[in-house]
Amino acid sequence: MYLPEGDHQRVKILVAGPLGVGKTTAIKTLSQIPTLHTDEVMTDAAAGTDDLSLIGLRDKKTTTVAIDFGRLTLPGDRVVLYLYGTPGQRRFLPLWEGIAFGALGALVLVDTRRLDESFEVMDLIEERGLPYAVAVNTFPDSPDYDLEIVRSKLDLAPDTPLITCDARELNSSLNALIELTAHSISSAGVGAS
Ligand SMILES: Nc1nc2c(ncn2[C@@H]2O[C@H](COP(=O)(O)OP(=O)(O)OP(=O)(O)O)[C@@H](O)[C@H]2O)c(=O)[nH]1
Ligand SMILES: [Mg+2]
Repeated sequence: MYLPEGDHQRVKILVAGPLGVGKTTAIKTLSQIPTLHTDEVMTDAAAGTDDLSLIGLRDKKTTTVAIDFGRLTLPGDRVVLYLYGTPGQRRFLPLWEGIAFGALGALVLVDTRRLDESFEVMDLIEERGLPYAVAVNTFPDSPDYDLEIVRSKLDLAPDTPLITCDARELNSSLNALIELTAHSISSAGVGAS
């Protein structure tokens, strides 16, 4: 599917976060083109590395081994967002570096059952000076913390947007993206290349 004629401002956005937090789901929900995914079936070889039982994902059969990619044209047809899902596992970090190049900002998905797993990716984003917003993806058995508690547990800066979302729902995911875009624009120049 091609872009309509005309001048477009192309913006690269990362969708980041730990294993199984909903990155692929969010990009599928948001993209207006068929998404590119590189999910592979998880084998028993991953059992000691990607522990799904800990995160209530015993039924999860695949994981993203490189990137997810989707595209979204904002109303007005002038700004096109390119969404790059970045793998959550530590062993993919060198790949993550390449994907992050030139990004305007990052949407970090977190799960309140395992907030501690979010620090690694937030550190990488902060090291590059990329603006980011944090979206708590709501799973049925995740603790329903007040957002101020999540902010404090994640040690977020006061101006870092923090929202809840359901990655399966368009309006909810769009809302998270809009928070990030507004924050990235207000931090313009910081980390953008
Ligand atoms: N309840 C609920 N389930 C979700 C949500 N987002 C994703 N899921 C489910 O959680 C599981 C993992 O989602 P993925 O989108 O594959 O997560 P991921 O972050 O891409 O996973 P990796 O690529 O393996 O790191 C899937 O079974 C989704 O259907 C959500 O917002 N709410
Ligand atoms: Mg994925």
